[in-house]
Amino acid sequence: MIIKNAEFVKSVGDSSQINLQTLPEIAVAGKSNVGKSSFINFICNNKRLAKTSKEPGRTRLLNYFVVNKGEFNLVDLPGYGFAKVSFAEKAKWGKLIEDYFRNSKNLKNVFLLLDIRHNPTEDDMQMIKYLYFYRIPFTIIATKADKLSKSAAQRNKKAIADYIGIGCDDIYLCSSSEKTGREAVYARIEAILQAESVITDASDD
Ligand SMILES: Nc1nc2c(ncn2[C@@H]2O[C@H](COP(=O)(O)OP(=O)(O)OP(=O)(O)O)[C@@H](O)[C@H]2O)c(=O)[nH]1
Ligand SMILES: [Mg+2]
Repeated sequence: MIIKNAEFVKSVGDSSQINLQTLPEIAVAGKSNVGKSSFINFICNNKRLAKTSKEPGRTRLLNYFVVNKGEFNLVDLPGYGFAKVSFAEKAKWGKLIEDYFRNSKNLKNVFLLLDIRHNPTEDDMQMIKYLYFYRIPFTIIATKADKLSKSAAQRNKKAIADYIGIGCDDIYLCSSSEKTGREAVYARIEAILQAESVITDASDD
């Protein structure tokens, strides 16, 4: 699987719109400013696809992108854990994200982005527990690898894996700005989409 083409479909701020999507979906989640929108642009090879910002809290809606003219959708989620917004606004985003997880019937996998420089935050761990609880498959992507030396990045990857209680090989190390780690992500997407078609075939007969 290679992403050759990606286009913006729509922004959704109203939960009733979540169910209307028909393609398989991969959602990109993570705390505010971790680099979700940059990651989408990186894997889609299009700097202008998702809006990025130095200021946390840029993405406030669910943004849907269609990949390869209909192979699957990527969904850019609003970030969590952003301290500077009001309680009411936080609650609104939280509800939108939760409604998304509970109602998007085509969600195949959540790419959970973590900053390679830090251990997961309390919010990250809450998100991971939530995904386990609702049995939503997810993939940990450690991003901003360019901010560390190769050896420090490997060390932190191991520390993050231990912290979460997963294998080191289950973490995908990326840098959106240096454009590293994309091939492994493509392979992961391919496996996610293929696993899906195997299950569909089995239930057909
Ligand atoms: N050095 C480096 N900077 C990055 C990388 N990915 C993102 N950034 C920077 O991190 C900042 C936030 O990036 P965004 O992609 O807007 O983050 P986001 O997670 O979508 O943020 P919200 O929409 O606010 O939740 C921007 O200044 C990016 O340029 C990376 O791999 N390396
Ligand atoms: Mg964003």
